[in-house]
Amino acid sequence: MAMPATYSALDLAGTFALSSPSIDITAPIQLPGDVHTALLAANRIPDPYFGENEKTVMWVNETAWSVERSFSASATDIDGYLTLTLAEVDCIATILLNGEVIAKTQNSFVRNDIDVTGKVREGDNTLRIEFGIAPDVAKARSDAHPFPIPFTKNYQTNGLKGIHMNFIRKAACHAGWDWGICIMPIGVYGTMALRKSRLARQESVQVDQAHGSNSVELTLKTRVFAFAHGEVELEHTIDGQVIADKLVVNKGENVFTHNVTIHNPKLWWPAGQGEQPLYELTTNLEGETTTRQIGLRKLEWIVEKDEIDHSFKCRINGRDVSMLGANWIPADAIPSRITPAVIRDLLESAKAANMNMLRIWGGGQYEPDYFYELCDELGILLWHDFMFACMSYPSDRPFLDNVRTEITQQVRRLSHHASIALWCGDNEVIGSLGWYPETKAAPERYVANYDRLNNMLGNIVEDEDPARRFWPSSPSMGYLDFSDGWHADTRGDTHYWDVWHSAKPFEAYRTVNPRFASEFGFQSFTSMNVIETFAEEKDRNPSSPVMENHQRNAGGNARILETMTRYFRFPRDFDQMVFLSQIQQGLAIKTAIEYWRSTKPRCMGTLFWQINDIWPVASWSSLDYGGQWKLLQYMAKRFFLPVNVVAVPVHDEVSTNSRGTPVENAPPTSIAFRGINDTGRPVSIALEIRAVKIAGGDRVVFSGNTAIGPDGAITVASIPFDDLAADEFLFFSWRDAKGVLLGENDYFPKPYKAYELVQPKIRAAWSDVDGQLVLSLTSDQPALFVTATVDIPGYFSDNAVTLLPGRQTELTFTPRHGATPSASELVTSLKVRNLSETF
Ligand code: BMA
Repeated sequence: MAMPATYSALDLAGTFALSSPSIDITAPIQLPGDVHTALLAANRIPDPYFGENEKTVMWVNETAWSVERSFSASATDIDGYLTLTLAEVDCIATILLNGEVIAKTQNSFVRNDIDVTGKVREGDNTLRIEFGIAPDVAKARSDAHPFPIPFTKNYQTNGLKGIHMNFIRKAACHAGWDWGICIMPIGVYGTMALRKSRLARQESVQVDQAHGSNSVELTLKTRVFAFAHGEVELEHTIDGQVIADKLVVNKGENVFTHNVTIHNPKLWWPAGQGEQPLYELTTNLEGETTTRQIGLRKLEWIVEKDEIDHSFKCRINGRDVSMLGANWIPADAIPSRITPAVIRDLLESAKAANMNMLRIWGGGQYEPDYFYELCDELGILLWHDFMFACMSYPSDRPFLDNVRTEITQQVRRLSHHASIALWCGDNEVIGSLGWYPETKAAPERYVANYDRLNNMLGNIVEDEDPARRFWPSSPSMGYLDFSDGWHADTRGDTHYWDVWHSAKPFEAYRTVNPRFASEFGFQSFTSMNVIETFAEEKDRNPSSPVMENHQRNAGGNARILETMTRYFRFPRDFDQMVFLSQIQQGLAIKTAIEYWRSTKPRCMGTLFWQINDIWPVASWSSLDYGGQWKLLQYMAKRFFLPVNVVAVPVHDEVSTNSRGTPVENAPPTSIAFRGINDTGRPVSIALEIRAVKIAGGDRVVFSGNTAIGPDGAITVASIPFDDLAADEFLFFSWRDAKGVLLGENDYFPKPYKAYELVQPKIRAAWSDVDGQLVLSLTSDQPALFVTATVDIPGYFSDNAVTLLPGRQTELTFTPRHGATPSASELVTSLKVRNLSETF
């Protein structure tokens, strides 16, 4: 008997009227959307991202706002049980329907399903949302709290007063961060709908996987909210199999499980390890149809005793796979600008740079469904923090109850995604116990306070998603271990910040050997064509108020410039300074990741801070605001190569200290070449190493074939340090058994400033190879960090490359945003630059 299709949903998205009880402003506002976007569209505020406008628009988040619209409902729309669903209300608000208060919200991470049965009339109705002033509510709650709970201050540059973000459930970075503007957006995001059900509505569908030798058993757990006792019909369809069932429901929440077996399953693998086949699961509850894409994979997060201490790694379909990637922050400080196209572009850039994991950082937000669907499709695994970061949080019952609803909903919404690898309690909250005078003065209190919340988070994961590991915090040494293990490198995950935050030399990265490096970073200026969007010519100076407003890490610009003096000749102008800052950033992260990958299987993960920017700013990102590739993104594509060869300086016992780490500035005794194979198959490579004179001329110092086992790392060659002349550097390349070039790399024994760089003549020619736009580069002299740019959105297959005389390098250009550049546009806008021109 056909399923009765009695469900319907009236979309309430559209144009609302924006107003405020305290100021005389009215404007149309598109919802889902946010107030800043509406005021911008109405020319009531300037672009917050331009110059120092942030301060001049701060009044917006210190104002109460209301949005209202009328909507018409037909008799059919309302003849049943009615639910008003508002997926995300940001943040403190009162919801009114036809003048009646129907709900109060106070958590932007909680979906609101409000029973409005009998409250919607046939014909015209009015939906009104009145937003409170979140910063004031947060302060009032903090003032009322029995003991002080300080909030993070890592962004308090430029006179921002700071907001008690630990007392309201909203993306903490909305108040600003050491890379983020303070916008504190107000709005409604995601679904806005009036849903009509005959008797019940869907709440969630979770999918557990039990992998057999040649089949996967799926357990489908469906939660249904019923408005009254009765019987409903439910149908799941997957892999051509239909499970139809008549369910007796009771008023309230009902849980049903059904099992289905997939034979000869096509397994899902992370990017770079295989395909990402997805099975569509359709769930139909009397016309309310939801779909989910299911990737079949056996995922385990292994934390077990080993010869070092405790491992910390991801095992997929039985293979221990190195996690290569970066940390993710919200894609824009103005929520309306976060769209599926923007997210797809950023995630495709992650995949194109050989990344297979992103960490959703705890100071941001749970992302919209399409974000996770894209990660499933692209094979990007996710380390998923819960939204707590860098400060303590209350643990009184109202707060915990509010958070319990949030986390339970989010885990039920997201747990079916193949891409989610791990749930993590928070970002650096354990570490932050040692940052604040209040927490340092009473550690027992704040540890107890922390454990109340953290323990609850772990229990929710255990109850709602037992197949997935819960990791207490990042970084963490392990369960109920509240010690400050930031640099502990024998177990758990590590945040290593000494190079940036403590100005240690890049070589310091080789003094720690993490099991899993989940955070480390180095800043650069954002690209010149992005700076031009927020700084006028006169302000393009690293210490201008505008450039300092677009640097939120105290002393950040000085750190970038000071570091340049350690490795490079000082740049001759602002444009070259920007270019050099990105070379330097790439070099820092290259040093870290090449070494840590070479210690495989000790280190099984390297996630640098950060992949994206939330606005145009100097930061640790590898992608500019807007998604343009910075040089770090290009260099990441190289140092994340699945089959890689890296140079590691080796210090023998005379030049190392008791911890076996090199004595500061002691020259290495040799250079080891480590071959890294992150594939599941043995590979054989032909490696050639040349010693190249900086002013031209080179000699082969090693050439040989080697086999590297699956998922392994070995030393494939070693060169005595003294073999190198003062004006020489090493350039090496490796090919597969068929002679196909797999990669090129180089190693400079001395800082670049020590070499007498020559001015190379670089020739560039475009050609169309089978519809592919290819740029061929040659040089008459060794040329370093050769970088091609065009004024068309897109990225090259490589960049910031080393060119040697007699070797042609070809870069394929991939347009972004569907751009279709003409040959003349490519030729006229092409710029090719290199290190020697920076000074
Ligand atoms: C870590 C991150 C972020 C911060 C970054 C750079 O603390 O967790 O909070 O932006 O360092 O300072």
